[in-house]
Amino acid sequence: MKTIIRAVLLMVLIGGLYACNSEPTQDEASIEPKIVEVRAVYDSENDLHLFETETDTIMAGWTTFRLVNASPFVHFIFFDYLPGNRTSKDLLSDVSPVFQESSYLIMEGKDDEAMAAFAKLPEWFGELVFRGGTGYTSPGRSAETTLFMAPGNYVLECYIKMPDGTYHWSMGMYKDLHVTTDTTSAQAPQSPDIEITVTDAGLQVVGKPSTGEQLVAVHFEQDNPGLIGKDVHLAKLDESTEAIEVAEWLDFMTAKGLVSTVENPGPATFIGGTHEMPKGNTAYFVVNLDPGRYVWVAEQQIADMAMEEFTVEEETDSE
Ligand SMILES: [Cu+2]
Repeated sequence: MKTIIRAVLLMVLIGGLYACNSEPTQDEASIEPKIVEVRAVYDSENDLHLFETETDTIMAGWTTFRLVNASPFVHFIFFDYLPGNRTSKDLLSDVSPVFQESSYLIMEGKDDEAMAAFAKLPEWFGELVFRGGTGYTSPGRSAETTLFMAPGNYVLECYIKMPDGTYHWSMGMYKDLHVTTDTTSAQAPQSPDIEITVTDAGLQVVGKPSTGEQLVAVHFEQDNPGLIGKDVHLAKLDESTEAIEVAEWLDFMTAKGLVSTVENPGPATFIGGTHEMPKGNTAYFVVNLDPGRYVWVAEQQIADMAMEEFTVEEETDSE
């Protein structure tokens, strides 16, 4: 009798193990993060910048966001995690106008007043969390960034500016995204080619970028991020552009910062990256590199700028 019970228990146990094992591992597709595609477009008739996507709800877990920039301006996706059951309505009524007012003051050269305007942010802004996003992406290019999405409400926004200081979100470029408590079995991307650790001191880059596809992992370890924490973007420099010009353009507290026009979309070709996340998080992005000059650069006020220039050499045949 004992033997029979033991045999039955064993079968139950094996059955349980088998069920556990077979679920995520046998289906390779289930460990790959799902891709959410977002198109950035410009509606010239109505002068609107827009995000187009089929997706307004996803499961929690590792997710890849592909930004397809089908517009003549630079764009990115920035994720705001909203506390409570808030949505873009709350963000646009309580938070965004403060940033817009500050931007217009910067355009008038009133830098102190622009900084002082942030005192008008609502109390709940303290609970809003910046949770990464697809990096700066030049016109006609696509960029992919993989993030762990915790359950809750998010807003995707782009805060590139028009020459008068008007932000893109103010011209329509934002979307709500709800992340359910159900979690996918997707795993984080494996074996990054480059690892960048972000601290108060700057960007520590490990690994030498080479031609072709490179997986970049960004570990956020900054203790004192301030209003905008350091993040990592990759720009390709042409012969006449210095890396410092890119860092200067990435300072949103200046009149020239983040301004993108059809004639002059940006100071360099932006090919991908990730926006900031709280300490302890890792974001991943993929870039495809040709030989040339590049810079890893943070979107940051110029006093706290962080960047590292590098060159990708022509691949030479070693034989
Ligand atoms: Cu934009």
